[in-house]
Amino acid sequence: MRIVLAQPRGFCAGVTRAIEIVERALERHGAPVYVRHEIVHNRRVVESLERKGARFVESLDQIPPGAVTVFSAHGVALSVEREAAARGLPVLDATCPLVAKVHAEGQRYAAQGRTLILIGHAGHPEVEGTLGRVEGEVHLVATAEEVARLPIPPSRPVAYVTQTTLSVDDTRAVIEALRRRFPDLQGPDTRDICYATQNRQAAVRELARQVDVILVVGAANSSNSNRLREIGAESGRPCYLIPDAAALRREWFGGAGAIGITAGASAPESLVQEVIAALAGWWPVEVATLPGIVEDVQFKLPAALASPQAGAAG
Ligand code: 0O3
Ligand code: SF4
Repeated sequence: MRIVLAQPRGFCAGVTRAIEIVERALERHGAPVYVRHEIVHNRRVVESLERKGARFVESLDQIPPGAVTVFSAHGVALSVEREAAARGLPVLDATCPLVAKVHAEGQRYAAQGRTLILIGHAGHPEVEGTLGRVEGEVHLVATAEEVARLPIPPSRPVAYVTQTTLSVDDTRAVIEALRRRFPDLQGPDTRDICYATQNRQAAVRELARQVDVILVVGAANSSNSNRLREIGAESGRPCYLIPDAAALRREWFGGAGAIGITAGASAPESLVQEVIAALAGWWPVEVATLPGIVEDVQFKLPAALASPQAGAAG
């Protein structure tokens, strides 16, 4: 069996930074360190940090007074930031800088007096964070059909921002629908969809041209991983999102000569290697990696963790 790996796949710079923030916080302050929400949407990552002393909570009232608190890579609403300050929690913010950039764009458009539209999926923590960062009117849409139902007069100055992990193609269709409905529309084109999302989507499309079945390693609650599965499936190959090797089913591969593997931005490479090892238990395998973009993006740590002496911000 040929196994073909997508390039790039797996961890992005925002995920690497977020995990490092929790690890450094544990080294510097000792266990426990509290993390609001899964630091990234992956059980393997969460469990490995739990073993080092991280405690994951969904709400700040689960954190004892004064305990070091990390906000996840997906970002938080201003109300969460204010609640942490009111409770006196020393916060380290692991919000990806590219998510923070979307927050800043949204605030800038709102300050210009534009009605803001966020393109994204309801209920996702990044979307809740972005909605809760803009003081003023914000409308959430996920599809072009929803644009038609927006209760905004077409003459209104409008701007949009997007979730960072959307499908580039689907988002383009929503933006076109916005442009048709609102002549005075501003927005960052599709650039809010981050480099890592765009690169992984291009890579899974390339992978689909070369294999019979596609596996996307990633969690069911990971937006970017779900988009990779959809794009793989749209390319006409059976495509499965699997959290780990235990989810593999031999019947998926009847008649296949080549299996493609990619991984969401929050999925560690160890999970990919375990999937390869499990497949190698069924057939002799030959593994190749597609040529593709080699990413060299790195984000700085928060100042409180980058310098040798400083502690957590208050
Ligand atoms: O936003 P998504 O569900 O894809 O989040 P993940 O799976 O944790 O991946 C990291 C991406 C992120 C923090 C938001 O851009
Ligand atoms: Fe940041 Fe993009 Fe990674 Fe999200 S997927 S954490 S926006 S680099």
